[in-house]
Amino acid sequence: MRLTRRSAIASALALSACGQGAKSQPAPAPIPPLKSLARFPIGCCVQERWLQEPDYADLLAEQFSQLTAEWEMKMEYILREDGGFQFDRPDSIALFAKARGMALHGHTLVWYAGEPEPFKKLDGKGAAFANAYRNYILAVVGRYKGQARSWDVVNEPITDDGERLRESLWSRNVGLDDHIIRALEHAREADPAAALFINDYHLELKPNKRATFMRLVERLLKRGAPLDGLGTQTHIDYDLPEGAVGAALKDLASFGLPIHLSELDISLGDRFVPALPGDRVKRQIAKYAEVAEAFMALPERQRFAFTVWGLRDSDTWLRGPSGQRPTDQPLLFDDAGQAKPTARVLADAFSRRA
Ligand code: 9MR
Repeated sequence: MRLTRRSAIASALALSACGQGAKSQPAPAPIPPLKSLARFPIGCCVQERWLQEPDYADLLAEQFSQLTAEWEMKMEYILREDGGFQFDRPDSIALFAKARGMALHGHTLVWYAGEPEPFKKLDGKGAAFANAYRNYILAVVGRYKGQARSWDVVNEPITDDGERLRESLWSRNVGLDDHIIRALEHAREADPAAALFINDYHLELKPNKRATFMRLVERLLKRGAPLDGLGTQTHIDYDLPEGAVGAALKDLASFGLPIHLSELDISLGDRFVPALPGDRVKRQIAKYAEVAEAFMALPERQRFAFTVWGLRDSDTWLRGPSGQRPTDQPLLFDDAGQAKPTARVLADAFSRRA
């Protein structure tokens, strides 16, 4: 079946209309596994403890073909206060991926938001800092060499206002552009086969942030840095203006590099009241259809992967302390693991021939 974008959105609206408040209706038919519909990996972020739940693990492996660790492959977990490494949970995520035939995307090596003690102690110590920086990247990328197909080498390099590069422990000690270039080089040294990404958010919401991100990409490429792809997280709201995601993907794709839609969720916004959804859920479903269509509009060779940031609504970071939206339902499966219309519209979009 070939759906136009408009008909995909219309079918999304129809689905949501019959889904709401229709408790006596039979349960909707299960969706086909998303991973079986797309020629690119369909990813999901995971926390190690959830992999112990058989229902979670089975749904995850049935639907998805790639994993990103939600936080346990970051320095905040791997690097202990005494400078030692802790690989138990990242290893078990990697083992799960291998056992279930799923790809692994590494996330993330360098992030302004994490400033671990062992590096703080080296602040201002020139070569000692630079050596520790290299050693960390070599150790982590080296450990998953041959398994991780890709890494977010530097996460969120651009400031919130979109105007400049973030200053951080890393940029202070290794240089503003240079800490990114060094990190890419070290990752390349550790695993020449892994595709290396920089990754950021609000590239669709804030065109000025996208422009700053793209100027960074230009500088990195001009200096010969081993940058292989661009990650656009896509944490968006149901009322993001139409066309914003498509415009971002088109601009980012202009470098010819693969694009990872790397952390998709579509929030129902502040103070969402599930009993009184208004038109938010319908618009969210239509937005999922729009995002999937925009990704499918990329040249096939640039569709690196399409990753959602959580499996069930109950798993979302948006309900937690940093999201502060305790009633949000931003994902593809409900709290009980049932596919929602948001999953169905992705299945429709991915089934289309490109
Ligand atoms: O969803 C993640 C949350 O569980 C972690 O506590 C947090 C800190 O590690 O990171 C969240 O994931 C972020 C991702 O790594 C980078 N982009 C924004 C994501 C949501 O905050």
